[in-house]
Amino acid sequence: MKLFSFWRSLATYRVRIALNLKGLKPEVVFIDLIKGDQRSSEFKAVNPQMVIPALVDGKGPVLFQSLAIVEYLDEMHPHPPLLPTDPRARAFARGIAQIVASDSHPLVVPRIREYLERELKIDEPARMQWIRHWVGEALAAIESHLANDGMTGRFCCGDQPTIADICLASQAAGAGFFGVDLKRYPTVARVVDACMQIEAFAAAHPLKQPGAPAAGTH
Ligand SMILES: N[C@@H](CCC(=O)N[C@@H](CS)C(=O)NCC(=O)O)C(=O)O
Repeated sequence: MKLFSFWRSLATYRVRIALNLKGLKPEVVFIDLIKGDQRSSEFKAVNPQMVIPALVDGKGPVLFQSLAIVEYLDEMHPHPPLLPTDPRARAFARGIAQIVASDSHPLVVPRIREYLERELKIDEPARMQWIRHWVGEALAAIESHLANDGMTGRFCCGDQPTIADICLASQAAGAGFFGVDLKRYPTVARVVDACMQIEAFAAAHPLKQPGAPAAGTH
């Protein structure tokens, strides 16, 4: 198994957590998003979308999109499960995951930030306002679901970590990078704390990866 990864990538963080929970240790190929390695012809041949993560398992073809990869890993390596068994709980866990991976994170990825800067000439303070707004909107929605829907235990959905926690951990890491305080989202903060007590989550954190700086940055 070969994972294309970069320390800062929040989407790759999701896959790293799943791999750790499953006890899988792929070979890691670093794609430096700051240098623009994702746009090299070599990597474009791996993932035509020019984004990470990408995972090659055996002969391929390449696996792409973090949620699809996490569910693939869960289906290939069912223990511990990353989705609850009850259909409503599965929908809840997937819903939380999608608030992060489908709605919030896409608004703050490097190519979007670069477009805001280079094409639309939006300055750094306005770009940060954009990012913090959309990161905060997702956190507020997730906080409401976790606090009010009756699904949440120690983790987002019950007492075992699921794909929802994997995505929430990545959202929390992004909040840290962009200076969004989790204190305004107390249930989120509590669940993220519980996640970080699990080695699979803590060891996968962006700031624990080779090449990461000592303190958070974007
Ligand atoms: N929806 C994708 C997002 C992939 C993505 O945008 N990855 C970022 C890093 S977290 C990336 O490689 N960005 C490169 C760029 O924007 O140029 C997923 O969840 O896998």
